[in-house]
Amino acid sequence: MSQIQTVADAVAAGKTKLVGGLVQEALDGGCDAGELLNAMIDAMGLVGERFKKNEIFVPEMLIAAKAMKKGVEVLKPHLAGDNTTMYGKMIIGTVSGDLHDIGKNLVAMMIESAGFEVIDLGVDVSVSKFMEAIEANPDVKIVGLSALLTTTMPSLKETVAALNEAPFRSNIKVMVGGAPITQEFADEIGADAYTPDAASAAQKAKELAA
Ligand code: B1M
Repeated sequence: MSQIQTVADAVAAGKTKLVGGLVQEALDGGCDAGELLNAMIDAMGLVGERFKKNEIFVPEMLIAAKAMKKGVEVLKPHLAGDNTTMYGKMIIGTVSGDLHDIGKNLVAMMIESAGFEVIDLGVDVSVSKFMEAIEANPDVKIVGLSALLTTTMPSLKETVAALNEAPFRSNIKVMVGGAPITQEFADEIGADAYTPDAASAAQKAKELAA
């Protein structure tokens, strides 16, 4: 079995204690960091499929998520860029009611690597918390919102609506993403940009801040 497949299997099986070491071994063995990340993302997709089929339950999903985080910690220095902050500040968070943060964390990591200072508000972020953070950082250029559940798409809509009415709206760009989000939905709710993954989010952020 390839080292990449071993890492993916360990993530899917929630082997939190092993994943970091396996990722390091794979890197030492010459595996590409981007390929390892994609394999881990696919493994989480598999975990989601198993959950949907009732083959596994929330605790197993949670353990797989922890395993993925361990792997990403080891990968991070290999994916990160030069860490300059030439593009300015970005605020990011997962919207109210939603606890998923792996995708949001990857987006934050890639955007930071692309040259932004990223203020990560975490998960289950209320509209007022986004507002307070933007008011405390008037030089922020981009606000990124992540949503992973169809049931939190209304939270995303509500957050974008509040931002669209705020006095600072013309100074910021609003980016949205997450598995159930589409370009059509982003347009409908009045976001400035939608991207399907972390790499394209980083590219779009640079374009928006330029
Ligand atoms: Co949940 N969960 N979960 N879960 N979970 C999903 C999302 C689900 C699709 C699984 C399934 O049924 N197949 C399903 C949602 C169904 C739906 O809404 N249609 C689901 C469900 C139902 C639930 C609960 C309701 C389960 C329950 O309690 N009965 C519950 C809800 C809790 C809550 O949030 N209130 C729940 C809980 C959890 C855990 C806490 C156990 C855990 C999350 C732990 C954590 O994040 N710290 C979890 C997990 C791990 C998943 C799956 C398996 C994996 C998510 C993930 O990390 N993917 C997921 C199944 C799946 O995704 N296929 C599932 C990997 C990650 C890299 O991808 O997050 O999509 P993703 O991010 C991508 C892009 O979407 C994009 O870029 C990222 C990187 O390329 N992106 C952006 C994300 N944000 C972006 C922002 C941007 C741009 C791009 O701009 C700002």
